[in-house]
Amino acid sequence: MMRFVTAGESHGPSLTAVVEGLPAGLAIDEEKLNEALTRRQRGAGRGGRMLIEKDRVEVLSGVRFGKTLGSPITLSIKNRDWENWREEMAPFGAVSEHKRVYCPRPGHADLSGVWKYGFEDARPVLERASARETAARTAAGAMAALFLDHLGIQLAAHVRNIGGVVLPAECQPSVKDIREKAFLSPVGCVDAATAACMEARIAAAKEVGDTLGGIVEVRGEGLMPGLGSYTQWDCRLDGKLAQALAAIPAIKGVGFGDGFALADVPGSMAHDALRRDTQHGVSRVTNHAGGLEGGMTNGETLVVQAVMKPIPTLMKPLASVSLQDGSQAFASTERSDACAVPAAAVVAEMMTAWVI
Ligand code: EPS
Repeated sequence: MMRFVTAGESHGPSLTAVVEGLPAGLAIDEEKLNEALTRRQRGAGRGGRMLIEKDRVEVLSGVRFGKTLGSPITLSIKNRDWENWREEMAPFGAVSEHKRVYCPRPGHADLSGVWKYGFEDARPVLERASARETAARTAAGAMAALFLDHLGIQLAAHVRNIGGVVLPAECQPSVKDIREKAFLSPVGCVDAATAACMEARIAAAKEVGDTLGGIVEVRGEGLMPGLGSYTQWDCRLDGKLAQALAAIPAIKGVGFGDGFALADVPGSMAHDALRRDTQHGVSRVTNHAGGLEGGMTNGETLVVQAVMKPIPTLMKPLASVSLQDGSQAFASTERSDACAVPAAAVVAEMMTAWVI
């Protein structure tokens, strides 16, 4: 069985992922792992933190001379910002009163986390709830992507929507298109004109202290039919993908193929007619299903979308209540991103690789 866990706080010394179950003898290209981490850091709308961090993976176990050993693989990513947080995030020593967060941000884990774990303020919650942790998921997922590469399965993610600036629905890019265009775009979008509007929308939101969400899409080619199974609820590949993608911070919806738009059309327009195909025997005329039927891959391109809400840390904050004295207040503000949709696309790509 393949599994991984991550550890680490946003401003602690480092993030770690322990990855188990990859076969022995798999060639690991360290630079491919680092490329994924660098891609996740890029993007219009990122805040000051990304000027501090330069994510690189350090492999601490499970790989020797560039090949997996079959034993647990430990991946470590340093938090450069830790130097500025040694006192506030010290594992031992005197309790620091700095950087406490008493006014929970609506939309963030702050308040429910304080209630659940019984903290006095939200700092211990947000340190782990922070999307910084997705750097570790990205590193673990990038290991899986390397494995898939050996099997001829290629995935790539792009951005379809930022704050209501939408890539036209007829734009259905190939993995190659995404790699050649979206990977170089500051907003992760394949179309230059749409990308320019997205960038402008982000700049305008930032200007007024607001944040933006959007929609990311992962596309996969080379998937053989029959991955996943209809025979048991927890074997369905769409269910597993939905779990992994909905677990990325700020994701509020996951769709496959035409996704939520399938609610608007009759069955005759929703399904993908079959045709004889000299290469594969049978293929589809269309791909409304996004390559998944009955919880299994059907050999068509995998198409999965995830909807990201706008980031809850607002520079013009919403109303909140102080955890210190119960008084009406405004939510805490601190350095954050105005938009992290391009980063979420990379995380979604790597988590999709992991699930597959
Ligand atoms: C995040 C807040 C910001 C983001 C962070 C996620 O960090 P900071 O509070 O240090 O400015 O930059 O994302 C990352 C550090 C990252 O690597 O993606 C949050 O509250 O979720």
